[in-house]
Amino acid sequence: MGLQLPKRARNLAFGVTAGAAVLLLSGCSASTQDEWKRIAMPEPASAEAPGMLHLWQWAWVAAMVTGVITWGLILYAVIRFRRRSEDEVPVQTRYNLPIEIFYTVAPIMMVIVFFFFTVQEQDRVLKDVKDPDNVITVVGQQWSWAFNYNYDANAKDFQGEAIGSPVVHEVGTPADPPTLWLPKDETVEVHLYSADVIHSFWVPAFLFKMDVFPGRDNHYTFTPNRLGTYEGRCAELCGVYHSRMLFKVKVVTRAQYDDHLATLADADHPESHGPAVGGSEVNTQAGLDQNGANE
Ligand SMILES: [Cu+2]
Repeated sequence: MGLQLPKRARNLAFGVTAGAAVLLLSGCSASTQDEWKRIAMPEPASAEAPGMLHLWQWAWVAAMVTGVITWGLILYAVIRFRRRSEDEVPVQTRYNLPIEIFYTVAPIMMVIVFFFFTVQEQDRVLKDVKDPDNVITVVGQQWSWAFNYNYDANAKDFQGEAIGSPVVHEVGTPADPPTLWLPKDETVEVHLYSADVIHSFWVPAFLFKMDVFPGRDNHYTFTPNRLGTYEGRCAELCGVYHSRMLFKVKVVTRAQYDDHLATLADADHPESHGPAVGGSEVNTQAGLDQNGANE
């Protein structure tokens, strides 16, 4: 005896499904449709981001193709081999060697293909660039960030080194998150440095994040190519106030960038002069005090 839904219930189920599909497809504005195409990724704001976006999109295509084949096979088996009468039990199959070989080999092949394209993209994104236009050390510490311009805190075995001038920095607090300024269309080498525990430097618009380890020089180079202000976050659970480790990234023109660095370097902003790399300066850095209040 098969599953017999009353006709009205079947019509209702079909109507709801069709209605939802129509609403889903027709209710989309152009920007929502773009978001669908990017499969919820933000609009890329760096020269490197589209490559990572494509990896993401094609991984989804592969996953969907696999899903459709799998769902199709399940449905086929459910319908084709269903129990048709009270006294007849469908053929019971315990082993099927060809199918078992197929579902062992197919996933292994898929993992190999995913792995190949991931490594290829990763090598491209992490490639060292000779003579980057800007060098910035980002210091993560509980519970905010410091941005050091023209400074590599990890150079010369963690002694630090000025790379260009002026060496200036800016810091923030969880209540007043800092902003990292970057010039458009110039390569930026970011060095990540932690003064305490593991954090992760994440700007969703660049479709990239990298962990920030104490005592290790993690770095990468990228080229922001769209003017605007973007959200940044810590993406590694680093303690109680992890969710408040926010920052902003402002991509500006070269002239605006020069102006901003000149302002940080002028006599009115002595607190911004030189590097701020945490460590012994941890307690003097803006953040939260031990009671969790903003300093
Ligand atoms: Cu953190």
